[in-house]
Amino acid sequence: MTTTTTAHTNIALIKYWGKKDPQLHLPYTDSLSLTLDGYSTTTTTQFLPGRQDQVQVNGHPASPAFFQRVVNFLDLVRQVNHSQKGILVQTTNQVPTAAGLASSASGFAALAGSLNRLFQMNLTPTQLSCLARRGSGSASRSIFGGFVRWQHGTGDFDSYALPIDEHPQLPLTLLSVVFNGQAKKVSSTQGMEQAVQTSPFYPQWPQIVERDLDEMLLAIQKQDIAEIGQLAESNCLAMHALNWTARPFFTYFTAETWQLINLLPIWRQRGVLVYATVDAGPNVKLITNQETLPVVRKLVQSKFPQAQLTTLYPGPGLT
Ligand code: 2P0
Repeated sequence: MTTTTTAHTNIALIKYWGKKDPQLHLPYTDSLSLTLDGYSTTTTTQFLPGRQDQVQVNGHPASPAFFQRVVNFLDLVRQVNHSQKGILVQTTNQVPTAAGLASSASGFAALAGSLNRLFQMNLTPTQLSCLARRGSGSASRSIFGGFVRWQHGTGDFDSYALPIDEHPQLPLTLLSVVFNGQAKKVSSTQGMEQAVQTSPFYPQWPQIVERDLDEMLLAIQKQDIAEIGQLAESNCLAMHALNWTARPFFTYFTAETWQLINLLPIWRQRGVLVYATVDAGPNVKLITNQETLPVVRKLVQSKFPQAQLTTLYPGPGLT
């Protein structure tokens, strides 16, 4: 039997940054994301005759590090199902450019979905979200489409994502600006740990998230894109400030990231609806609406002619 599942990546508007339990991927705070229509992962799984696993990414054998991460996840699922069978995992990342933006969010959501079918586990979406979380924290949110909230919970069984609005009707539009698709130097896991342990501002982070989350839920309800953008940008900068204030400090921003961020207040003063959010890398996702997108595209192109631009819209959950 072969089973195939597709999941889409998501962008956090209220960020997940810090693990209370690194092994179970239990976060200190809730987070809120938008599932996107681009950057999807399609994963097929099937049982192999022996006990050995095989992992292929875009038709090639996985790197040793990624292979191990997938095998750890397979072990977890085998344990639950009292199985020792080897599994073939074939995963394909649909990325619009060669920028290497493969995401662990869509990757582990798709793998969880495919294994759910292979082992005929009949997990509910909530249980699937818990399982995907064990592969990668942000994967818990990619089970659902549209706006999604990951509630931090108290343990393995209540730390899962829930849909807020699976089919958003607002004309929210994102422009992905890729300066540099190279792998980041500090992994998310490492970065979170350093921020949690050493930033003097980390104790304030849960309060910031709580406030931003309440306001974001209201903004989504009102379909107020300017308010959504403003909150996402401010929450993103607060997350990155944890990294700048870690000891030793680190940052995912490059000169180009800063350059673009610094232009935003100037463009907004001219009446352009545009806000930014940045994850654990140098690239920026601009938040705007359908009507303003051509203006934003032109502005970015004029300043960063080398950057790869991709338009993204709200996307679906697991299929
Ligand atoms: C997020 N990020 O909320 C945050 C914001 C990056 C910046 O979740 O260690 O791959 O697998 O739980 O989910 C990226 O980290 O981390 C991430 P793990 P993950 O989207």
